[in-house]
Amino acid sequence: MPVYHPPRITPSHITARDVYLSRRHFLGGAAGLLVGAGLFGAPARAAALQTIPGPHGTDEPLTPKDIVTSYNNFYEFGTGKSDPLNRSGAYRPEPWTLTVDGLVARPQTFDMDELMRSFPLEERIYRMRCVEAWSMVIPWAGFPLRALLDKVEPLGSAKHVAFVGLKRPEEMPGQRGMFQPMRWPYVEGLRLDEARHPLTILATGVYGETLPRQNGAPIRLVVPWKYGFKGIKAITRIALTEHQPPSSWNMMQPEEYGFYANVNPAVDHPRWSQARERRISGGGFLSGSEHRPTLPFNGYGEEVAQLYAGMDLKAHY
Ligand SMILES: Nc1nc2c(c(=O)[nH]1)N[C@H]1C(S)=C(S)[C@@H](COP(=O)(O)O)O[C@H]1N2
Ligand SMILES: [Mo]
Repeated sequence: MPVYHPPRITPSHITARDVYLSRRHFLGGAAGLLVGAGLFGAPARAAALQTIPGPHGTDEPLTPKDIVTSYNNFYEFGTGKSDPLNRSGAYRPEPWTLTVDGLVARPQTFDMDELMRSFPLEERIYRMRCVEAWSMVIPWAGFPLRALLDKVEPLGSAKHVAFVGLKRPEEMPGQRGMFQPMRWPYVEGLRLDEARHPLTILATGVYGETLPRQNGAPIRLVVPWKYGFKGIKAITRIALTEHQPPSSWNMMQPEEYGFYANVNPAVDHPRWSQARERRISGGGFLSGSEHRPTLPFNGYGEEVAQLYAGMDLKAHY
């Protein structure tokens, strides 16, 4: 069973300059690997990331890395849990740019390496609850979405944030063929105050390495108090908007998946109960799964419940 040792580096041990320099070093190595990948057809390897410990961690047992990276939802590669790992070999998540625009004073298109250099990466160990009633504990590496939004200076008229995934059928087999589960690209959205909440991150890594394709390389959203489908993978564009943006699962089945998608044991999915969940963990001799009660806001109520003060969460599911 893989044992993960969280980095022991404290903020005082590592400066932004160290992060910058080590990352430049790794980028040089990654470029070399890419050339190798082009020549030999081998996938680019995961690169180690340096992170500083972030807030809001949990000491619950981590879900083992091999499960986090092999049991996935990423319909661009197919609807099966192993499709994202097994059918993503043609996907090239680099080079990559992320455009941040809409109702902002300074719209910008960032190169992925520029983005990685701009913010110190934090390790955030979060619970992840899928709407299908399974859950994991995952050590992400990333930075607060708020830090990126600050760079582009949202206008006073901006009330929401829209996220757009990638449409590249030649690399994404789930986007080809007759049966299409959803319209592409995958899209998601948050209210601006949810997007600016300190728990909301853009993740560029997991388990101390750059994100594998199946987990949303090179950059994905993580909003730990909401169902997993809000955490859009392979983000190409973030746009500040006035009105509530569309959400892929909501468009597909509006009576089953709402815009808010806050984890809530009191609001059942029309086809199953949300009162309990199956935690896929690494706690025992063999990693297993354990049934446990679902927590309101996935256990982050103290941090986020005030965002929804006065709202009927049964109506705004
Ligand atoms: N672009 C995109 N993002 C996506 C999905 C998807 O199909 N496409 N699936 C979502 C769902 S339903 C879940 S539960 C999480 C799963 O993240 P993980 O595979 O990294 O655990 O990704 C979410 N983000
Ligand atoms: Mo999900």
